[in-house]
Amino acid sequence: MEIRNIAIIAHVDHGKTTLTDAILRQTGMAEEGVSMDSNALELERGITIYSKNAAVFYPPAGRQVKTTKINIVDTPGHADFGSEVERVLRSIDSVLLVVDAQEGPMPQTRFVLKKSLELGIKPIVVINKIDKPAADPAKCEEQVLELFLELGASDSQADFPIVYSIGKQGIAKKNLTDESINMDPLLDVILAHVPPANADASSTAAVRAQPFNLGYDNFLGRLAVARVYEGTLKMGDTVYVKKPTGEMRPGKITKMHTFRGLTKVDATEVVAGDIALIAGLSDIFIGETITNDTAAEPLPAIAIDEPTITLNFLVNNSPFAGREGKYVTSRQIRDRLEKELEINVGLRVDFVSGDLFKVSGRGELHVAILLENMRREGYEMQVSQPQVIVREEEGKKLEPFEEVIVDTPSEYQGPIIERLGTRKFVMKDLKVHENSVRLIFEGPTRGLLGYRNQFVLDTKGEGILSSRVVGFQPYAGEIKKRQVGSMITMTGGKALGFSLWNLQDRGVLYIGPAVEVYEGQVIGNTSKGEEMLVNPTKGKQLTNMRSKGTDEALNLIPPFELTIERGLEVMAEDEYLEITPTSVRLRKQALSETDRTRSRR
Ligand SMILES: Nc1nc2c(ncn2[C@@H]2O[C@H](COP(=O)(O)OP(=O)(O)OP(=O)(O)O)[C@@H](O)[C@H]2O)c(=O)[nH]1
Ligand SMILES: [Mg+2]
Repeated sequence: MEIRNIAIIAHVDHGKTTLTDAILRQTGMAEEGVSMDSNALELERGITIYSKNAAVFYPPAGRQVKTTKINIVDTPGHADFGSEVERVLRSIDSVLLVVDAQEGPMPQTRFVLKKSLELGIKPIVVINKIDKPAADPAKCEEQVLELFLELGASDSQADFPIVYSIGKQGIAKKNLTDESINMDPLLDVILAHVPPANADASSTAAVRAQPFNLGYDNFLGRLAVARVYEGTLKMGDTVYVKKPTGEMRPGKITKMHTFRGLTKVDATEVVAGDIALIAGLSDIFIGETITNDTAAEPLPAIAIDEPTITLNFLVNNSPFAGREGKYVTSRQIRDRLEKELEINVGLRVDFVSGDLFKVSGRGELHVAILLENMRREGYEMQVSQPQVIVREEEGKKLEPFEEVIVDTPSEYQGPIIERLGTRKFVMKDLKVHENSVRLIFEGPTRGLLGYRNQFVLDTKGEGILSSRVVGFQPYAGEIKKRQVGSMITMTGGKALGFSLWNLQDRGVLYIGPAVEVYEGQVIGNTSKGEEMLVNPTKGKQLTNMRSKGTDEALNLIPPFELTIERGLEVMAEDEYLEITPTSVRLRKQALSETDRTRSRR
């Protein structure tokens, strides 16, 4: 059977997963309501976190023509997971570049397209969401072509086929005016345009397969998601794993799966061109070559992006430690992090000492997802403030830089330009639409840390900010951020509505009434920027005057509840974020005022 391998790439939310789901339904591989986004966190957040494989067969058997297997890799659109997309691109033959017909190309569109073009891939452009009232497919098409040319597409790459779609309704069409009721037009373009994966691979040659992703199974251990480039990989085979440098070690394949729809099916052999899950090679890594011939050339390496931010994971030692978590010891946290390293390719962990682990990742979201997964599994820990990774090259200090694209109603552009300016961001472009503007900036990741909350406030929630790391550049110099100060609890106990009501004029509170707090916990931030010792447990003085109203009648502003991401953003350098299965609390590292004074000296 012929095989085609494609990846679906786009900016976040442009509709990759919805489109993949529609293809699965159309080809009878999934029921209504089944989605590629299957992980609990993905469902909750509505974003793809892990790239996933599926396979469909088209046209369906019985239609007088031969059936082709199409392996599809759905990729995450969020910039923090960009390096994952890059790896996937190395192992497929074409991409569906999905672009929202209203938004047009966005930062991640540019990034994934650039990588695809560099690899010589000839993309298929899918202009999606043409049902949106403000969709402008013609303009979108024009912008996409511009982007291709700007990124140096070859003539044949710039001559891309276009398909228009409404992923949500499972409809695709070759021309905007066509009547279409299903996804067939898109599938037909895939067959016509994507080169067969196994056209010139001989099945009798020596095996060469290369993992582009890792998986984990409690029984089988580490799994490689690999493409077989040449030969036929057989169950039980003794193989050799070669590093790109040629270094070699033997191994044995104990189990293999290929994909059918979303399910994995056991395979006794995997032919050239196909994508498979391979078990048995417990230390296999991305980019290595699996072969059965000691003389085979290793396949070219696959680069893994360097982490950009780092923070410490520590055993929770707050007064509430151990109350809510199931796994709290340093041993348990260490084991969990070691397990994470099996599959989380962009992550680095430095096991510095007994109860402190230095964790580095590709961005705040990358780390926040790990923390969120851990707390759901019952872990409890605290973390320090994320710092960008500054590195030294030829005596020069380098730090990660990001491109930022802001779409906002025009009236808010002033404060955005001003604030990003003080954070060392340079405006690269400004495009005016009817009532909105698109601003493009470039600047240090360091300047962006802690800015997103401010952005939401400055645009009254109407602005959209997206960013992605563009690489390491010379250190941008000192950045003076207007710090918010912390409201620090001076005594433990239960917070009372009365005292919170008094405090809420001074800043933003993270807790509501009846929440138990401890000394040194940070329960809010002060708008004036000063640190403030507060007593949220103080009740109203009893007097013999008849008081107006009771506690419940107090007009309390709903608290700004801390999530892991918000916490990482608002926390100060001398604080820890305490994360348990049920709570996220912010605290000073030194809990008593005496200790804080001492450490300040
Ligand atoms: N109006 C409209 N909305 C769509 C269409 N396709 C997808 N959506 C919506 O767009 C949102 C994002 O869709 P997803 O498929 O999750 O987007 P994605 O590109 O996979 O997102 P990430 O994986 O997080 O990058 C969802 O709310 C979809 O319902 C479409 O054709 N029209
Ligand atoms: Mg998705």
